[in-house]
Amino acid sequence: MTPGGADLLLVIDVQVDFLPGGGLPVPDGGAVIAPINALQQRFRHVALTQDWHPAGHISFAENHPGRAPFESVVLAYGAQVLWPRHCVQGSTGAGFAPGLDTDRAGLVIRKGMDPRIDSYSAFLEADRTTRTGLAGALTERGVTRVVLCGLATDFCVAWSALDARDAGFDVWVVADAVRGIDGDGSLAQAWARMEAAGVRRIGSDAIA
Ligand code: VGL
Ligand code: ZN
Repeated sequence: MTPGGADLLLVIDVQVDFLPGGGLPVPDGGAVIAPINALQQRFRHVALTQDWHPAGHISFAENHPGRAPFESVVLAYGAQVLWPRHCVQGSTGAGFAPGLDTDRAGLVIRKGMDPRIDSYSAFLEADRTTRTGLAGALTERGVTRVVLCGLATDFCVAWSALDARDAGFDVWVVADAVRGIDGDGSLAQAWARMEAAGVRRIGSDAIA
């Protein structure tokens, strides 16, 4: 693949809290930074996302008395995994990972800001109704192909990839520039769902 004017690199949630030592660490999460920086040089359009929760966010286990992180509950919009506190608006943990190149991005999109609704996806919140505006912004820029990388493969990357497909984009995931949380087989399941939806898998060495 040789990226051109219709191609966007979408960098999902490469934030301090998702790195080892952070609030919700993704195993080996820091390994995505070098390939993502290299990839950014090859794309004219780059967008970054930030998980950006208020402290009282509904996805935090601490806001559900008697519940522990990684348990699942049923909320108004369906099943929700409860997470340790992470990516609180304005906190150090919500910042971009040190070492991530943030200078090339033309668009930074924040998500998960509604205290009552989670948003793994960069396009559509977990109520499956509230739009972030990203699809429209990409269409206005002439983007037709979305190439995803970042954290975590089985949550925010997968949901964003599936919603990008639903929004009509051609979608690729860069296998060596993502890492997963992988609880209960969620990583294999996410890849299967993405493949079934027509999301394609590519290595960063095949993008030049
Ligand atoms: C994420 C769980 C909770 C992610 C965000 O970026 O994949 N996962 N919030
Ligand atoms: Zn989150």
